[in-house]
Amino acid sequence: MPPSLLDQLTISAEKSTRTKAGLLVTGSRVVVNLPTTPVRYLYSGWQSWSLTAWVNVDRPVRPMRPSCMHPMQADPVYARETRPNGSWYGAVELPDGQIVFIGALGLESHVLLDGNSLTGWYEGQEVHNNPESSAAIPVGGVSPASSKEWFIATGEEDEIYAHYIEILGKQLGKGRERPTARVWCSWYSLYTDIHQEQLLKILSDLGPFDSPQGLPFDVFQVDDGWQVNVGDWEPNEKFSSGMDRLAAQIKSSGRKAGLWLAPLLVVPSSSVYRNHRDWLLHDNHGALVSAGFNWGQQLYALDTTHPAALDWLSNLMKRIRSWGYEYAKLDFLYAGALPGKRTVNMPREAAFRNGLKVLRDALGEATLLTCGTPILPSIGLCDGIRIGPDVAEYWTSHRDDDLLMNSAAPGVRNALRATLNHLWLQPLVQTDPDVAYFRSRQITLTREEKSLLQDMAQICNFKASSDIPAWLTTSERSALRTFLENHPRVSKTGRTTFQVGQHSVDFGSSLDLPPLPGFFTNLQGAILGWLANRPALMKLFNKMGKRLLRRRLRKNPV
Ligand code: 9PG
Repeated sequence: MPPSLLDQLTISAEKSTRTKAGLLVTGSRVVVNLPTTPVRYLYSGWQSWSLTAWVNVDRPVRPMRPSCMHPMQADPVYARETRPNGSWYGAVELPDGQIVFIGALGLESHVLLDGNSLTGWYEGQEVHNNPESSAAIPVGGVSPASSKEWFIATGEEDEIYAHYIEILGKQLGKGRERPTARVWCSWYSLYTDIHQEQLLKILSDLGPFDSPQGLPFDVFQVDDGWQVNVGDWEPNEKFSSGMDRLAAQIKSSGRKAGLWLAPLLVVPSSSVYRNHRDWLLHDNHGALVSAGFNWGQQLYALDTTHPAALDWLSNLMKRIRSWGYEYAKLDFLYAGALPGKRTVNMPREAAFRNGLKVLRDALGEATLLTCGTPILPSIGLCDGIRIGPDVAEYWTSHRDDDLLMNSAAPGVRNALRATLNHLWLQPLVQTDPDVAYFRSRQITLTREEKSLLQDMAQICNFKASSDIPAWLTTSERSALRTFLENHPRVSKTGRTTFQVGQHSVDFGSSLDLPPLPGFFTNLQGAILGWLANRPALMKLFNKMGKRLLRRRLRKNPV
């Protein structure tokens, strides 16, 4: 009998144990030498929006543009690495179709392919508390023991994942068993242009939850746009009746009230930034760590080991609970896991988990959906994870594909690609593919593209939409209703193919990364990327975008 693929690997590690499923090896740095040159590599994105995909090894993935977005779209530590690499786990496909997989059992770990060798390592920070700090941090039980362990396996992808997820579940825990909610979310029609009257009109047009005409959304989720500022989580002047009043009105339609927050972020114009600079994440030189750029502003992160910041976070969650919100979409959570110097010296993903645990505990029985979140570090501490970038009313764009080479930007193709490659997480956590569209107004997606999104929602068993009832035709409304009510039987029939109820769907090659741009396109892209790194210009784009949105919504009243 020829030796199995696992036997053909030369592995350098401190310790190695054979199990039925593969190898358990120990080492802060583990090198796997492959018998042949691989053809494809599995990129594992750090957070919800990061690139997660199988990519041909001869198709280099260049650093995304603009670089000011690196902290919010990739793991900034590795954002400029051009060799195939990814967070916590990685895999290669050999010419004969066999897979070699290496996955960490702990956090702060990374995998990289260099020629024929696959290397996995743990980031080299020691776990010890700052003796000068008296902070009481709930370390026990929150983070997995950092024993520098890895799971190595070969063979068929889904079988490998099944074993890996079982081990991860033991290390990180599992989400609570609860039925997935069907969610109406305000973001993908109204964006930040929301106000109480317009949301109440939509709520009324959705109809009562359990009436024959009503659309059976279990949750009505208010997204970005209700707050005074990112960091000042009080209702702004567009919600003058108060968030508690709105929650009560949502409840009286038979639905749960849901609310979006980005609790770990602050912008310079917020009061937390002005009054509590010491709560923010700093680097070793005492400068603030950038958490990216959005809303025309620089973003900063809370230090989730700072006791006062943790108290503030806990009180914030209790406040939204007391307003009546039973579903929280906590967004931009990667901010808590950025590299930096913390009040309590601990590895960055462990620090993030401490923060998430505090948020989770304060939310009590409320459902917690994490978004823009480091994937593995969220497992066990939330009910659902957004597993891809944002969808949009379009499939993709020349700007994002060719000029910016940005695979984390909003767009249905980017979203489906990452979602497809994260489905293996399903045994441990609800997987959110983002919303599906049914409308034909204010959209350039084709029927087939919308149908791929709808099928993905059924596959994920996570159904959400942002369609405005007044924008839907009678038949679109009834298709949305059927989508919400039906639970088609789903089975995976191939690497990218599924049977969803009566029909089959192939996500296949339509989700491949676009070809690399040629010289002149790349040059244009470099200029655009440079411009996009100028805050003043980004501010201007943001203003123009808002104006355009308002005009569009005036022409398409809710
Ligand atoms: C609200 C939105 C919605 C959405 C979230 C998140 O890379 N980016 O620039 C980027 C910006 C925003 C974003 C995702 C990525 O969207 O995913 O559902 O809640 O925030 O602001």
